[in-house]
Amino acid sequence: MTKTAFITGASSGIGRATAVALGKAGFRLVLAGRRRERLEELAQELAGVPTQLLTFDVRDRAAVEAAVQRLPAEFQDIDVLINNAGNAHGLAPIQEGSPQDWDDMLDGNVKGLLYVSRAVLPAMTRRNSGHIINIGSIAGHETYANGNVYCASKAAVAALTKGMRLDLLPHHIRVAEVNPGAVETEFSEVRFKGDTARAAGVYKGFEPLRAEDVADLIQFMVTRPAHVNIAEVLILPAAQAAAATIRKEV
Ligand code: NDP
Ligand code: 8X3
Repeated sequence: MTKTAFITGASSGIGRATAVALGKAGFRLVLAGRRRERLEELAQELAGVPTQLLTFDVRDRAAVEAAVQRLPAEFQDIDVLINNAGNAHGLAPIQEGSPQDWDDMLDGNVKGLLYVSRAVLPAMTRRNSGHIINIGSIAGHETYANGNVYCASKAAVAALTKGMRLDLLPHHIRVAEVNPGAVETEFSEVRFKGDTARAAGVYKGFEPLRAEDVADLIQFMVTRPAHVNIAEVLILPAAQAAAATIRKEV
């Protein structure tokens, strides 16, 4: 039977690559992001894959709830949720950090993940079945200089993943965390507010992961038999040993 996967942050990077991988693997897709035109372009690339596009900001709880409620009947039984939307905003010592950046990271990476999960979970608990992959980061397990609030937001994702796994156990819902190291996406462009030269510097001098590498892993995880939960994975470029062995800027 065709399964439905709901992917947040599908307009770019890891989320987009995961949509392509799961589309090829035969999933029906709900693709979410703020940039509608990016989602439409992706849907065209996925021609032949049944797809629903949802445009919302994960920080807007009412918009998240309304979008999920409006899903057509054939997309409502969500089997797989990939909580991927998120970003770093800024890289600064705590005493110089921007409170607006802090709000963006905590509201998006933590509360956004909660809002989407809360909206999607009834479709899983009702059926006593489901699989959730939260995209954390190596940064949630190792804090690096100037990463303070981003690292804290991803540490919250790690704690929430464990909490969700406990609470959803009686409903047979698998919950897992994927923790990438350096992946070359739009991540650093967003962190450095559109400064593409500064962003490109992060990936100079070594071979970073590609979004497709993380997508391969996610595809593997969500296609395991129902009794298997690959609960936590750290995926690094071979050139990275720990969070701080990659320069965060040049
Ligand atoms: P990208 O910047 O390429 O993609 C981020 C995605 O998240 C976009 O699709 C963006 O869509 C979406 N997004 C961001 N904020 C919001 C929001 N407020 N509401 C809705 N959607 C939002 O980065 P990555 O693919 O690298 O990042 C994906 C995830 O992977 C993030 O959680 C990131 O923290 C994590 N990660 C990334 C690593 C890396 O090195 N790249 C390493 C470890 C973890 P849109 O702008 O259209 O809304
Ligand atoms: C993204 C990886 O180490 O740049 O989460 O924070 S890192």
